[in-house]
Amino acid sequence: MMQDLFTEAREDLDDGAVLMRGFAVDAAAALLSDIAQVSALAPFRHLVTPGGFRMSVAMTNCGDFGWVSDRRGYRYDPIDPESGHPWPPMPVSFIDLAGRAAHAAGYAGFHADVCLINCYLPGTRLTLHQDRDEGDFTQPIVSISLGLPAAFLWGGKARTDKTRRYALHHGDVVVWGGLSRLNFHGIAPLKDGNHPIVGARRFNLTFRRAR
Ligand code: MD6
Ligand code: FE
Repeated sequence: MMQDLFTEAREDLDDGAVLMRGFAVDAAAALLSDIAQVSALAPFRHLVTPGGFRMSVAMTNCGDFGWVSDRRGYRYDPIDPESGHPWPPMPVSFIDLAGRAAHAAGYAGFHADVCLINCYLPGTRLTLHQDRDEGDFTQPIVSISLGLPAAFLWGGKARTDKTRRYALHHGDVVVWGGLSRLNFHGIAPLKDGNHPIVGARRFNLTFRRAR
């Protein structure tokens, strides 16, 4: 039944990339409570790019590694540089949803070892980029949106390729891999608003296989 529902609500962005509207709605309450638990141990922070710019999106991580950026570059690190301790373990609600979403999108056997958690406030954006710090590009990325809607910019293989915009709402999931794994993408500045459950912000969870 759920499977039928999601053949209805799925939209192919490109070969290997699929948007599954509402896939995470039922799990949202558990995911939000686990975001609170993770961020109590590893608080959201604004990383600095290698070029010295403070990122407008606030980030934290859980799992075996975390994605970090500083003046030395981008990397996956088993230790949270703020605390000096390992990142919090990945909550069961996260592992479950990531595995089901990848499977539904056609990527069976996905085992994420990182979940990067992004927090956007109104005005926050994420410029066009590729996710290319992972060790194995045969593994997809699973992305979950919670809270305020955002305009997702979906580009091509080159930074200058034309982008399309997709509105991502609370509970929407995007999975990409295969021929789309290195496509450029980003988030336009978040519009002001108030989400009935999440308030004036948006969370994005991206699950990755770093090693
Ligand atoms: C976001 N997401 O949706 C930013 N990257 O807030 C990403 O940059 C992203 O959603 C790789 C795969 C999925 C994503
Ligand atoms: Fe990304």
